Amino acid sequence: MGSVKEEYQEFLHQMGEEAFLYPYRDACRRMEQKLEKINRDYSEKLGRAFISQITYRIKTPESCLNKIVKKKYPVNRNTAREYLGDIAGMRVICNFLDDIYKLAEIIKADKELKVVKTKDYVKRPKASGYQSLHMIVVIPSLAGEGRKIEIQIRTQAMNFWAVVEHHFVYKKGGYEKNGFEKDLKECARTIYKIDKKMLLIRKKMETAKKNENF
Ligand code: 0O2
Repeated sequence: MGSVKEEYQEFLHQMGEEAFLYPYRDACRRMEQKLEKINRDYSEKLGRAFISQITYRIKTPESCLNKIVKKKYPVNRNTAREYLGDIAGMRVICNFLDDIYKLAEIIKADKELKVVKTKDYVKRPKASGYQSLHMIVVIPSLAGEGRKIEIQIRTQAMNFWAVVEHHFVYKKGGYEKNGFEKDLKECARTIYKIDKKMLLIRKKMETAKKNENF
């Protein structure tokens, strides 16, 4: 039997193979096209930008290994495929809080997609303060495995917090988080208040415009 180091090396090698990664990239491209179309349709319907940014990434083999070891799963490609929902990860940034849920409903209602899991860290933020709506989605029409995509949907303000916090502390190699948790949480709470206020302003403006047109 090989050593743990060899097992990890083999895993890293397999996870980087194009044949393994291709279906994930393909699924992301398809999903991106779908989201772009949703954005065009809804931006026109609403008369304002619905989605402000769509990005995707394929998780690095090292990051997959860290997660699989941390979760104590057997280190192999099949468990990665089965248990890691975010090998393919998309991030969709909206301007307003209600657009997060509007988009989630559109995705749920889409007959070409199957939502297998939803985690609402907007209603229930993580202990760190992290806010985002996560949906694990598959595209059943795509052949082969590796069709699972984690879609993170959040506002620009939530994204600002997540990107900065990720850079600061979330991953190893960042600064020491100790002592700053409270401050970061407070910032997350302030961001939620700002998101709510911006939504309220938009709604008031929409009402004012409607009344003008009468
Ligand atoms: P990276 O570098 O983004 O790939 P599970 O428990 O298995 O259902 P999972 O995937 O372990 O789900 O956890 P979860 O809570 O859904 O988080 C997945 C991703 O959300 C993370 O991926 C981060 O991108 C983001 N995230 C979660 N918590 C935080 C946080 O406290 N701060 C920030 N900035 N981002 C967070 P990875 O793989 O951990 O990282």
